[in-house]
Formats: sequence, structure tokens, C-alpha cells
Amino acid sequence: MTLPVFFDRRQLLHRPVHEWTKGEKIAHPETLDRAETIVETIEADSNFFSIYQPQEIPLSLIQNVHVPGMLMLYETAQRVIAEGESFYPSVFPKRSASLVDPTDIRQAGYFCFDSGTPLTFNTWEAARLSASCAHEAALYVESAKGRVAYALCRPPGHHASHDLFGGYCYVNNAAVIAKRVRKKCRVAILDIDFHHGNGTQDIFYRDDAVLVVSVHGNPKEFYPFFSGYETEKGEGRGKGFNLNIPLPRGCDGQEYMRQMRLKVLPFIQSFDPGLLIVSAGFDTYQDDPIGAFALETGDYAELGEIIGKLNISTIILQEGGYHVQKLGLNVTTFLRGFR
Ligand code: SP5
Ligand code: ZN
Repeated sequence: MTLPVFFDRRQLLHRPVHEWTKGEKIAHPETLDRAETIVETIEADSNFFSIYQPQEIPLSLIQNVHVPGMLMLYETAQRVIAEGESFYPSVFPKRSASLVDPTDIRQAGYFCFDSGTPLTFNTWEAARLSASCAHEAALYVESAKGRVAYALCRPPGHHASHDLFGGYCYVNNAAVIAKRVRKKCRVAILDIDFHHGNGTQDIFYRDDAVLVVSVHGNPKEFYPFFSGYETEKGEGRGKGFNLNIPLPRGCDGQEYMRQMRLKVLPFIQSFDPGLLIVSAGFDTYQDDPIGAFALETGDYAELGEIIGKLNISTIILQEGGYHVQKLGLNVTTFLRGFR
């Protein structure tokens, strides 16, 4: 049986061109050719994969995660931003919630936490389709047609929290699935993107039905800087249900797998989830332009394999990964390893 892949070509229409980092305007890493190269690599391997276009996700499932104003702002962006243009929030208030007007694009910064995540005419449609891929992958696994499915989510999701977008993320795809499924069974989210999944952590910080584990570059040195520390363990009922494993610059496959086997996999196993969501970023790759780990392509086979051996129904969601030339191979190597 082939491994199902969910993707819609309209996800390519969200096109951030630049980001602002350290005061400079640089080429945006989250380009459409990331998704293109993944889908081309998958298409070339049709004995192993089948590609499906997802049905559109019910809006209510996104509304269960994100505040109305944030989604209204995305609609505003679609109304007021010309095709091909981008809007970068430049004012980020921490107060004045009662005054916020999500139909005024100039107030976009109220729902945003960084300067790398522009709104475009197509952002809202692409983000909805990205969540649709995740949703269909979950439905596939829940219908027991197979134990694993892959959603080619773009834009990514793990940095978006209930009321803030950022880190190239607008809708938290993993959270949209987990919020629905947690009513039926325990859900574990394993985030292997190079960056801490701050949005996912925030959304489930007080929740004991959703376990959140993230392995990432030490936030003292790497984005998103303000979260991802070992001391963040959850609050209230959620205390003990959040685990962060920050690792130093240069971490290679051997050390990464050691951490997985020693800390991460046993923690997930003892939680005994009915569904596992893998937030799969490939910016841990040795030559990634924004990550700083040293994983090699072969390491993704092992990583897929040890996660697959948990023997839990799993949906794998695309997050980051910016080395476009090797991205397709790294993704398919991981997925093949999982099987
Ligand atoms: C989904 C995802 O991976 N989002 C990552 C957002 C990171 N944004 C900050 C990037 C800072 C880039 N710094 C470049 C350093 C190059 N050596
Ligand atoms: Zn990342």
C-alpha cells in the first residue's frame, strides 16, 4: 500500500519575497519551490506514494484554535493587499486590546510577533489549504485506511499561537488537528523542526490531553529566543505534559538520535497517545541556511524509523526546511524510514 500525501497546488500562491532580520531585508527562505521540490520528489517515487488533493477544512476547526480577529485580519489582507504585494506589520502593541480593529491592515501587528511573516493577498487561502492537508491526513489515519499519512503543509504552522502569527506560520496545523482529536483520545505532538514550536506549546500549555514535545536549537541562541527552555513544563492540569529538549549548535545525527531514544520516545510511549502528530521540519539538515544542526540525509531514515517503531497512528506535517536542493530527498527519506 502506498503512503498518502496531501497537497493542493494553490498553496503555492502564498509568496513571501523578503523578510526583515537584524535590520536587513533578505530573501525569504519560505519559498514556493520548497513545496514544489517535495511534490516533485514524491511524484518521482509513485510506487511508494500517492498524492491527493484535500477537501477544504471546515472553518470552525480553525476557529477552535485561533481568535476571530486574527482570522478576520487574514480576510482583510485578502481584501486590501494587491496581488504580488506584501504587508509587513511594523507596530507591535502589547496592550490596547479593546481598540484593535482587524479590518485595518495597519493594525496587523496586534496579531503578529515578528518581522519575517508578511501577509499577502493569497496568505489566507494558502493557510486554509495547508490546514486542509493536515485535516485530510488525520481523517485518513482515523478511518483506519492506514497507520500513517503525510500532509505537505505550506505555509507551516508550529510558530502560530491562538492569537499570534509569526515564524512564517499563520494557522497552527498541528493544533487544529489536536484540538479536534483530543476529545476522542490523547494526542502527542512531536516537533522535530530546528526551531522551538512556540505556538503549539502555548496552545496546549494548560492541557493534559495533548502532550507537546519539541527538540530544537537552544533558544538562548536561536529563534524564537523567548521560549523552548527545559524549564517550561506546562501549567495547571498541563503541568508535566510539555517537554523541551534544547540542543547546542552543531548537534549531529548521533547525538540527536541519542536524545530521541533516551528522553523523547520513552516520554511519548508512557503517555500512550491514540494519535501522534509529527511537526516535521528539515531545517536540522547540515546545510540548511537558517538551522545550525548537522543531520545528514541518512539520519532522516533512522529518525523516521525510530518514530515509526512507536507503532502509533501518526500524521506527519511539513514544517520548516530551507535547503531546497536536498529538501525533497530528506522528506522522502524520512517517510520511507518511517515505514
Ligand atoms: C517554520 C520555521 O522554520 N520558521 C522559522 C522562522 C525563523 N525566522 C528567523 C530566521 C532568522 C534567520 N537568521 C539567519 C541566520 C543565517 N546564518
Ligand atoms: Zn524551523
